[in-house]
Amino acid sequence: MNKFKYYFILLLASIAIVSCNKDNDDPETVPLRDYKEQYAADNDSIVKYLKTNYIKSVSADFDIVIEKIPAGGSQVSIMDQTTYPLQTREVYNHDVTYKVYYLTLNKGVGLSPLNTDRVNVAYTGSLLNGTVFDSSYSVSRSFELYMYSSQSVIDGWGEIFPQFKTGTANAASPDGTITYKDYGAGVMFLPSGLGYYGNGIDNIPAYSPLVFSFKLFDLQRLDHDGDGVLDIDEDLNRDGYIYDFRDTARYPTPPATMVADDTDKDGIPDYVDTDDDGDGFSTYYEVTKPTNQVGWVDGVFNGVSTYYPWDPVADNPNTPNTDETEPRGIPRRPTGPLKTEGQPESIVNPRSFLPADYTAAGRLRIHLDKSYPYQKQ
Ligand SMILES: [Ca+2]
Ligand SMILES: [Ca+2]
Ligand SMILES: [Ca+2]
Ligand SMILES: [Ca+2]
Repeated sequence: MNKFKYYFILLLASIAIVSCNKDNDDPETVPLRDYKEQYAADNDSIVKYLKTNYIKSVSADFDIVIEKIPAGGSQVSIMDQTTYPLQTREVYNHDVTYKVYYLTLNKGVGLSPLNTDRVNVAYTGSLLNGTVFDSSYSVSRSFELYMYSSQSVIDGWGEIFPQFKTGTANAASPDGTITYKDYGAGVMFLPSGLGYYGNGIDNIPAYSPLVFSFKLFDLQRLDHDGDGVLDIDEDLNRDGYIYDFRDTARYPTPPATMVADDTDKDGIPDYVDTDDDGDGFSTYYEVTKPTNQVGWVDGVFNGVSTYYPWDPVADNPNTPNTDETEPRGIPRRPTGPLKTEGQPESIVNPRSFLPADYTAAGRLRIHLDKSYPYQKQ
């Protein structure tokens, strides 16, 4: 069986950091601190921050200013204020269940990213002492939330951004700049274990909790195993998150509430499994529309794509030269007549597909149907 390569394992090897020995110039390897102990310390620092800082202002564009409550000041702390709900999300990582605090300034009106999608965001990152270490200055920048990408971001981003929604694009200005409105905006307060942890980089000291204010403008759906099914459609339980439990450094004993969306239960989640149902036929092959099912067939338009979408999709009005209409979805196993009636169904005597096989509500898609060997013809 042709399984996806364990290419990311190499990325997991780094479990120690290097620092300078004070007595000589030889680098010395220092073991990382215990994640649970560090989280307890970080959480104390974050709670203290939330109790001793207040929201000075939030602009119409959701630019937020947070400042320390001055001595004797009557400002209401971030923890106690009620204008913007302070929320929490439980995040399991490195055998720690983190309680991540975040503020919702605006939920957004568009789509929520999956935790492996690409997002266009503006952000400002600061330390708990208020020092700003990085900012996109409200200009949209693109990042991959997928944690095993070379361009990936810290784990905390992948956990919090799916709680928000994108905005809508305004008409492009004459210079081609796209601006957005009604986008999701918030602030996340991340313990160092969901940030850079022991890796101090640039102006971020090792083991720093991080505060990010952010705006989620837009997203791009990705297909990490290239099987023609977007990651978002490989999120079987539709909770907005997919995980790879082969990464036992991050997920040594995942709680039952954390789900690997893994149809054939072979340990490789669907989004990186090129054969989701483990039947020996690649998902790519199983969701490729046969050439005689593309375009107009017997007076019925079957769509222009060579791949089936998860659900029928409508034409995108922003691309007038392309018709994305895709009225048929990924089929279930075929229920039409056998090639040769009276003979048993087999790889040489398959059933044909009926239109309902592509459209019936609740149908089990063939690439997720372990009982169906796709009939190679
Ligand atoms: Ca895929
Ligand atoms: Ca999921
Ligand atoms: Ca699998
Ligand atoms: Ca398969």
